[in-house]
Amino acid sequence: MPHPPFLARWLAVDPSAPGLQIEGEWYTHGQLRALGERVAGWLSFLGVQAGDAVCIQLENGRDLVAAHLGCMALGAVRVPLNAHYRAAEVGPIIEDARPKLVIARDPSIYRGVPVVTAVGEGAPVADWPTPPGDVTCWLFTSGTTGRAKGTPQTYAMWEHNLDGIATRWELASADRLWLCLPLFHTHGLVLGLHGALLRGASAIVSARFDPILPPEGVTHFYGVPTYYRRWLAVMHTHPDAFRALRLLVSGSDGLPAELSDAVYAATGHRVLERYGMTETVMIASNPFAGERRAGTVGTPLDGVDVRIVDGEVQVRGPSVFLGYQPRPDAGAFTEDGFFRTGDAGEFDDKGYLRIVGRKKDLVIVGGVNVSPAEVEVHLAKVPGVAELGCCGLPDVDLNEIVACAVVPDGTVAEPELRAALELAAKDLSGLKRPRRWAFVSSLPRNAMGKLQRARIPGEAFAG
Ligand code: MCA
Ligand code: AMP
Repeated sequence: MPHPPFLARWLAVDPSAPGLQIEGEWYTHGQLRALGERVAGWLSFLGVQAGDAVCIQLENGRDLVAAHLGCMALGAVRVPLNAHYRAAEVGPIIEDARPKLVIARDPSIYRGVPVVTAVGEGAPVADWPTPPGDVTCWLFTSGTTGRAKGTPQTYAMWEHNLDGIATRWELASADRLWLCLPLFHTHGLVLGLHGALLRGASAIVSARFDPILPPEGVTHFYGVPTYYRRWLAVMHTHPDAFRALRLLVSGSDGLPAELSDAVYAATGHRVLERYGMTETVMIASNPFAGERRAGTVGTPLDGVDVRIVDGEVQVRGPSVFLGYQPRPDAGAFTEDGFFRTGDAGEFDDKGYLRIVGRKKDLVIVGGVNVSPAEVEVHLAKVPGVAELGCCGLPDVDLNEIVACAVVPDGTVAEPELRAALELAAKDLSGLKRPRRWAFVSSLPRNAMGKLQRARIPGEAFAG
């Protein structure tokens, strides 16, 4: 059986070419393929077959990469889970994904599914088949409804998108990425890991981002705005280490123009900003050569239709997903097939897109999407709460943090209520937890009684 084109390209990469450095050890592309085939043998021994879902809840490291490669070699569907997620967060995803196997460090947060805590190897299986429906990965993204939404990802959408990005950023096999982004989001997994593999390029994978000097030999870097802010001090003291790179890219959240200017002043690099979404992969980007406009996310990638309707960015094209699964959302697409991003945008005089706000209820904390509705549902159960509403507030480090306005029902004193709410929030991963609280007598609602989250900052947190 022929391999899917996306994989066929990687399988044809020179086996001796450097691939990934993980936990300090280098693997050639050939060694990575062999590792995937041995892990596929182990998965198969455990009963996993092509088309089965496998949840992977691991931090960046050898096991995480090996689990992905093993699923690819077998044609299983990988379901990456945020390594910081707790029981309350993985539960609904497990219910929706119905995995055959979970690979996770902490089995205690799972119920009713087989969990293994490390990745094994077995007799090599070297199929690399097209998974059923072409779905190679199923990414769950924080929906605005409070329940994570499953977005099936195909090799075809990734291939189209990664080729568009490689052209726009002039990336080649000689490039070496420093990959510090978590590999359970599109940014790190698709753009970073799969981008490097598809091009036959190399990447140094780090466990997490630390604001240290970039490793020698690295040519480019992908980050969220928080990374650049935390890096500024080192950029000032060691500008030459950054000048050695040819490209710094930012995405996942808006890069404030003053931060872009500060990096430029320190290093001479104008950070290249691009815009994307799990559902669409990358949508628009500034160019490598040509004008990079601070405060904009550049122009649409080739083959991607972007339009603004009633202020909302809408997208259509070969890298846009086909719809949420297993819970389709009828309103996600327009009748003529454009995906509604929920982001507010406008084109400037040169056709560069500017993201000016969000029409959806979403808080982006350090580049991580947080649904205020999910946090509310979780905290509303705390005794002493009549009602509550969450919103985002600006933050100098993380761009935004979650804040919560609480209407007490009068049965619990405020200090005890706050302590109980903070304790309940510990059942959610760290970035979702409210960092500011306000106790108020009512929440802003419209005439229909619907919570108006955009008004909470002004009414509960002003001053
Ligand atoms: C850390 N925590 C998290 C995450 N990271 N919770 C949920 N999701 C996360 N990704 C929790 C920890 O468990 C911890 O909780 C608390 O936050 C603080 O952890 P720490 O490591 O100290 O946090 P930090 O150093 O402040 O980390 C923040 C960070 C990091 C460096 C900004 O979150 C990060 O690397 N963000 C990048 C996210 C990203 O890749 N986004 C792309 C998605 P506790 O207190 O219990 O210990 S968007 C996307 O893919 C689209 C397509 C796009 O356009 O790119
Ligand atoms: P995710 O669902 O995690 O893929 O996050 C996608 C969301 O991140 C988008 O809908 C935007 O709201 C936001 N986003 C990504 N890149 C940018 C950017 N460059 N500027 C502003 N917002 C961005």
